[in-house]
Amino acid sequence: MSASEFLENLDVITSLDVALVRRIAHLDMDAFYASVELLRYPQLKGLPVVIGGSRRREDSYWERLVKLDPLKDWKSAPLSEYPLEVFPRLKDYVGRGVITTATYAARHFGIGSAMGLMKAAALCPEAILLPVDFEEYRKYSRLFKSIITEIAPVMEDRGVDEVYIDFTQTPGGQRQGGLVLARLIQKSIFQATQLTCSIGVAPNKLLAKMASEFNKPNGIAILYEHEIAAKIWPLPCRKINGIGPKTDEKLKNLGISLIGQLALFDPSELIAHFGQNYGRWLIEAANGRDKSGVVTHSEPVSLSRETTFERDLHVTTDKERLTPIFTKLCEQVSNDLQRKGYLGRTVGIKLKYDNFKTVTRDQTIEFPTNDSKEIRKFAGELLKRVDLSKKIRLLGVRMGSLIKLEDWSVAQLSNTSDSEVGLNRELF
Ligand code: TTP
Ligand code: MG
Ligand code: MG
Repeated sequence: MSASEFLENLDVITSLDVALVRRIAHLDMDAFYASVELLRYPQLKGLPVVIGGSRRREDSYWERLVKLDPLKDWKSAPLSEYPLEVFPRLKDYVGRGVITTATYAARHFGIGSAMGLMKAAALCPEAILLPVDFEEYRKYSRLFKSIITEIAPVMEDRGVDEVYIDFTQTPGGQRQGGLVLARLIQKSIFQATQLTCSIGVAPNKLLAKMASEFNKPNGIAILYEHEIAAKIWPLPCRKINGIGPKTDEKLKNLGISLIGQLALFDPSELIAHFGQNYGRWLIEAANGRDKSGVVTHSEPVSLSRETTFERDLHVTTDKERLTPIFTKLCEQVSNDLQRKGYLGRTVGIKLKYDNFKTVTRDQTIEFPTNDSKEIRKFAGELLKRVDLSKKIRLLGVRMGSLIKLEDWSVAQLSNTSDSEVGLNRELF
């Protein structure tokens, strides 16, 4: 920009600088899977409920319903009329399933995500256990996100129940640090779905993510830069998105357990322990600095499916059970790829042995594919490269190095002579 252009634009530049402070929101739905289930079973509101175990089967309740009242036409009765007695209790669960999430009433008993169902049963035997229904959660996931983008279009999808939203230039986004817009979004989501969420608004994504937990559930927290020392530094390092259990352990060995301790630690010593990149990132993060932008469009890096068996299986003695499971995983990955419009170029497998040790193998193939038979063939080859003498508890199939189907078609078309174009059109 020339000096004259600069002077001409000075008004705009200074007013932008003064008025537009970077404000980023992180929004996360409250007890998401459980809250969606409570929409169909409102009679369970306020009770300890956990979601996990098997997939949803509507007929699983009928037998008990009929026993309870044989004259009632249960098949046409609304789900909200199902009496509490028909719902399975945690104490009756036998198996190795884990909890995806629990209602806040269940969390009071110390129950939470990723805990084994039988372990949770010991903490709250009377808690109600509902099966997972991913289709339904995805439906509500799409719905709440569409409500957000109608109000604030710069949104980054971060998974089934959370998003980042750039408030900076969105109307209302600067008022009271973002409180006004956060309230509007929270209210609009509730009106449309009856679901509650929690929102944190802060100078960047890293801080917003932490702030969204401050007043959970159904809360809003507004965080300003000058509050970092008072509100962020007293928190444990694990609260930083990007510090996992291993790093936390290493930090503890250095005598660092709180974010403030990390922020004030000797940077050169941190870099010596964690390397240039991660060491510097730790210092930046602890000081609440994060320049990463809100990415409105993202592509998946990989798609995978995995399953944990009811009991550990052995490749030779349980071949008849394992083979169809393996084939089905390949078909599911293939379906996922086709539904989302991708081809994958890296085929991978994952095995977890009965001693919980996990191994993965992958290979890059010449032509990207989403065909279940091809995936099965390459995944089968990979199986030969792992130790199959031990029993396994989990099997997974993954496709990586994804490319959009249309990008591949275009690349193919531009690489081929005219005579071959017809063939490619037919293929894609
Ligand atoms: P979270 O947002 O982590 O948890 P939540 O929405 O259930 O509860 P909170 O109010 O604390 O945000 O995860 C969103 C959903 O993802 C959750 O409802 C179920 C699923 N999930 C799992 O399946 N396994 C897990 O280990 C976790 C953490 C979540
Ligand atoms: Mg959540
Ligand atoms: Mg979440």
